[in-house]
Amino acid sequence: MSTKGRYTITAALPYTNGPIHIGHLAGVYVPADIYSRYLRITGNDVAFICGSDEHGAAIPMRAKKEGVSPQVIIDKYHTIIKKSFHDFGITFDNYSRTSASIHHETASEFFKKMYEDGKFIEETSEQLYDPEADQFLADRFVTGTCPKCGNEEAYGDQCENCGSTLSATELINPKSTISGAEPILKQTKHWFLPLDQYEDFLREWVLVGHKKDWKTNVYGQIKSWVDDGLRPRAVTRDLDWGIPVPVEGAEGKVLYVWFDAPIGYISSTKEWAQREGKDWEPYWKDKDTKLVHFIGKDNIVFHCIIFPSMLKAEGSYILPENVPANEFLNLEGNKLSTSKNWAVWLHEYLEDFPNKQDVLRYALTANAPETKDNDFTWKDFQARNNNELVAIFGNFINRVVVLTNKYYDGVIPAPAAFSEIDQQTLAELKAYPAVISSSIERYRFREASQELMNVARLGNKYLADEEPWKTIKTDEDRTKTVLYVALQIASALATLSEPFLPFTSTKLKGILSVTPSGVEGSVETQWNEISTKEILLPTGHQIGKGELLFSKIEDTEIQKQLEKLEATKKANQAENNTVEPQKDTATFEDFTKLDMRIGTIIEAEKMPKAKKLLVLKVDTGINIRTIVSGIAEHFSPEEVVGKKVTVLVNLAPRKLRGVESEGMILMTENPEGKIVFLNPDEDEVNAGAVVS
Ligand code: B3M
Ligand code: ZN
Repeated sequence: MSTKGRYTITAALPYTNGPIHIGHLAGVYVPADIYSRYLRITGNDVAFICGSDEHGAAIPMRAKKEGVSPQVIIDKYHTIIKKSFHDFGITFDNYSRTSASIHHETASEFFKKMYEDGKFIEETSEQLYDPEADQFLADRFVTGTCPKCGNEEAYGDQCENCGSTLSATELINPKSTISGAEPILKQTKHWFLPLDQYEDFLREWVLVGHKKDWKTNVYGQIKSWVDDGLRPRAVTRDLDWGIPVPVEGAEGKVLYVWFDAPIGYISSTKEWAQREGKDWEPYWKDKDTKLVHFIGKDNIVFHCIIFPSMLKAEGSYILPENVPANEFLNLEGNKLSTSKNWAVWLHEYLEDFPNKQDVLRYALTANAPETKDNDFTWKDFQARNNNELVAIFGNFINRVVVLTNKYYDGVIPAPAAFSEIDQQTLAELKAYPAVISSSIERYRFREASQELMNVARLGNKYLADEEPWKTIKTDEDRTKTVLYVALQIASALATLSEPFLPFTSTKLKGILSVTPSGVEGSVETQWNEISTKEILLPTGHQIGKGELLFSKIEDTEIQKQLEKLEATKKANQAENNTVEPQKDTATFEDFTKLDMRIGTIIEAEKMPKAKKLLVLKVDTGINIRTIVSGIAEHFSPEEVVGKKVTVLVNLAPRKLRGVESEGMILMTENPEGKIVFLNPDEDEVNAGAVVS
């Protein structure tokens, strides 16, 4: 088969600080696998690349929490992750790990080339330092309020709420996640990538060059960062876990995880090429190679601004053709969370639902968060299986196979003349490969999966309308023709389903005795033959006895999963009820500095493009002022108007997403994590009343 094109497909390297969950699968790995499988079976040369991301703060933090070394953590989760991807049918050509020596060498060489070409700014500056832990604080070692969106759990390098990349010193009220201490500032030297120098390149390459073919959610994030102004970004860290900075005067410093991790795609390609006796360079340096990064939306800035700027600076690499980032998947209405164990873990799913990989692949694809966050529910999972996979796809195949065996001992009968409905049905079938290809090639996998299901619907409806179980009594020729046509649809389904439902496709090819193409006498249908060949499964071909492709999922199985989540929720509530340790002693003088008043919220509106923020007008008795508050996920604007609240009125004003916020509304949380205001339990207390 002539190779149509060469593709390097990368999937985000999962951190080895925990297992894979359905959010990772829906956001990144299932779409990437569908795309890679499709490209392979349509004649392209594909390198589907991934590996474990084993550096960064998340690893030593998990190690400390579990009382083991970081190496124990990465070995444990690298093994779990790699096996669960394999068992789930994610067909990486290579799954490496960034602790591998080939990666340390590749990342070090990459840094050194940029260093020697003078692409970095060396600068000594004040960085956050934890005096108790005696450690500099960056990335996940420090949290605080995001200056862009007010998210109070932003990290030192990134806010997962609005996606902004941050420098730790930008955080408001930073706090060390190691000791809880308030950081101090301390001088230290780092090497910075001057992203501001790449603004023109980024504008030209992506904001002009990819305006039409990149997803709007991706394009919009890139545009807002570039328009907000890019700043130099430190690409080294004062940490002992990571790749040592390979230049003089960098003792005790390592490469920033987001500098080394994307280079992990290159080292994993090298590792694969070495093993396969191939040359890796065409996959990363040949201008005709298409490089596509599959990621979640929280990784857009790293894959669309920082890594492309690094590739541009290094000078010998191609740039991504597309970065079709997905939004987030929630679980039963709540955000997926590794730390809160609020997830459906892949390795546990595979234990609870053995041989049902395709059911989860299909449910996650049919509901993928491709353009907006979406919600996974166990009820929808059950419905997708029972109402579509079992009732349409499986039912159609089962009837065709059972009837062909019952009437003709499994030998494909010779058709008589096709009726108009036969011709129309076969014509409709021929159109589907192009329809599904078009959706896949535009990264619309939800849409593509529904078009696949439409092929099964076409077969199901054809059988139901033509009723061979009735015509067998009166019209032998008609029965043979109907089953012949239905078997052509079955053969097409075996091929078209492979990217989405690989386990089902293999099973179906076995049932139809479709030997792999290239084998003598093979009748395997190639993707593009479905619309060109007249006969997909020839008369006289012997099919197998058949087996059920799917089985119903009972309510009891779903109930078991929902109870598991309920138990997690209760455990989290119990954990949340642990009382925060008391802060350092405050003097009476400290207290007298605080001016707290009762206020009344008189207006409220959502902050545009900020999920968590409401902009409030509050009558404090002193004046009416604007206060931005992170309560939008707990209250609608209408709900809070008229509420009496306690306001810290003399807090220094600060800008949040460009809005000046003058004060802070005091609140707490109930055990379910819902926000509760502090207000007087008598209505007569007026706005302006002093709280003492
Ligand atoms: N390890 C995944 C994450 O941010 C991150 C991806 C790296 S891809 C080079 O969850
Ligand atoms: Zn933010």
